[in-house]
Amino acid sequence: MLTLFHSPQSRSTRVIALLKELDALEAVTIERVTIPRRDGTGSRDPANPHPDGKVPFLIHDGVAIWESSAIMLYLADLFPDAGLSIPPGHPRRGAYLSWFAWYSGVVEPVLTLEAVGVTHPGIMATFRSHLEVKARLRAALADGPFLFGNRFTAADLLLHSPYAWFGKPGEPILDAWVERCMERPGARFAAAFDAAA
Ligand SMILES: N[C@@H](CCC(=O)N[C@@H](CS)C(=O)NCC(=O)O)C(=O)O
Repeated sequence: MLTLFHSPQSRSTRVIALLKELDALEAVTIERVTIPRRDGTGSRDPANPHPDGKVPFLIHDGVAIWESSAIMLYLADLFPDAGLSIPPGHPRRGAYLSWFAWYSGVVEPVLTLEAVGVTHPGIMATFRSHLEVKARLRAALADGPFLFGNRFTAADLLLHSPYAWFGKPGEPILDAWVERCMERPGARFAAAFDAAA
């Protein structure tokens, strides 16, 4: 049994988008929970078993899976028919995994720290900046409309998501990619799903 703990218009919205793309919505129970919001509304939900009260949080047959990157990798592998995962054994599997690890280990810290105005030489030395993030994405998108050429994968769904929330990167190639991802059936469905909530 699969249960996703979700809060509308949050990082778990991209998991709803993924489930739609995977045609897996019916295989997952979606539990809507509250979270504290930046505007002071909302609060931690006792019904959310995430140890920090966060979303997304996935439970599969009693096993907890946390962090968007792990959850999205896991689900895309679990429902391979949609072709959104690059599977083990594929020559590009390593590159595919790298995007997810890089998102969690670099992109989220860099964009979050810059958004709240925190700069420090140590941060720059460790993570670099949004300029390097954009350069990496730009280089990947030189070969096609998505990170893996013509193939839309769960990596596009995860990596474009901060720009869908906080605004496009402001470069034609990147902006067009974000737009392309936002126009996908998954993103459209997730936006409507959350709006209905
Ligand atoms: N790195 C985590 C971040 C999760 C996260 O911070 N989610 C926010 C929603 S956008 C949350 O649950 N906030 C509630 C809280 O911090 O208590 C992931 O991507 O899964």
